[in-house]
Amino acid sequence: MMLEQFEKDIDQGLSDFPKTLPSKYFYDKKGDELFVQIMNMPEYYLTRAEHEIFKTQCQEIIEGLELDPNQFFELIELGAGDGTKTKELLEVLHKSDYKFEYFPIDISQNALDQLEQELCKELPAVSVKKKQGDYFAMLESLRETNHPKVVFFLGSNIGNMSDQQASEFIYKIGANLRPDDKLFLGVDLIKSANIVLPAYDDPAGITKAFNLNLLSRINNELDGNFNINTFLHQAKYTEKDGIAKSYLVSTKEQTVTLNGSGKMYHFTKGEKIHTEISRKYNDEIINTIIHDTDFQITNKMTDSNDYFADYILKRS
Ligand code: AVJ
Repeated sequence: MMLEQFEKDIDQGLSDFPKTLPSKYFYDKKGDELFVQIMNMPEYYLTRAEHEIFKTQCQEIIEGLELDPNQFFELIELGAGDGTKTKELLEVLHKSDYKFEYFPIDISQNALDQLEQELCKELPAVSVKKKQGDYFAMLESLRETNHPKVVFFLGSNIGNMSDQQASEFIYKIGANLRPDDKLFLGVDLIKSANIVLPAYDDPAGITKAFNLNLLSRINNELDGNFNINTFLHQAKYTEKDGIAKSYLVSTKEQTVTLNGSGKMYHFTKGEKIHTEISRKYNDEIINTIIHDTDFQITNKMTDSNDYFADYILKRS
């Protein structure tokens, strides 16, 4: 982790009005642990829904990706995390004797090390080459070889971006791939607030702890004095917008100092820090996002509840 970039991004966000903090900084060691707990919560349907697609539709995935058992390819995963879903596919590919290498990319070195260890035990024959980094920065490395590629971007991780950012990101992926390469994109679908909101505001308070951990991380890494007991977690979602938003709300007027940088930030009572967007999608939104990229939708797979979709996008 480059401290300078972190310090700069935090300063920029807290100097903004309204205040913001980048959601990519949730994932330190504690944040990784909390996110694993989130994925196991009954309210967080996203991971289970996508896992169901991987458990029940591997053959459709392989066909949709037009994989050939005799043609070596690279399976690149952006934001691999604990890789639970991908492992289902890796196992089928391995058993069916496909020739491939797996390149998990994640911002969390900790998550990557754990994933590598588990794969070494569970699927020792699969070649794994991990890369740590912000996935925006990792895209260029796609160009290093000319093997056919499938890029996996699962879990609705793209939902943390604005549509404009998502569009640019997918464009960049395409710019670093070649014709017929594929992007496998997992997204949460727009659905009613009574299903979405509890996923981002659970009664056990795990999401609250995940959100507040961002302030603890700032305290730890920038020697800050955020009193996390004076901030509340808040989640908002309306089906019309299709965007869940998370905030931290200051319960009192206060000034926070980051001794690492010497900077101070003032909060009024009730002032919010916007920490995350979790966008939900439908076909129309996906088509708008990819409109100016080199990708077309060739397949779509959904879970039995129609909560979640995996799209296969083909590079022209
Ligand atoms: C990992 C970005 C998909 O937005 O649903 C979970 C992160 N934030 N609970 C999401 C998250 C709060 C998650 N993504």
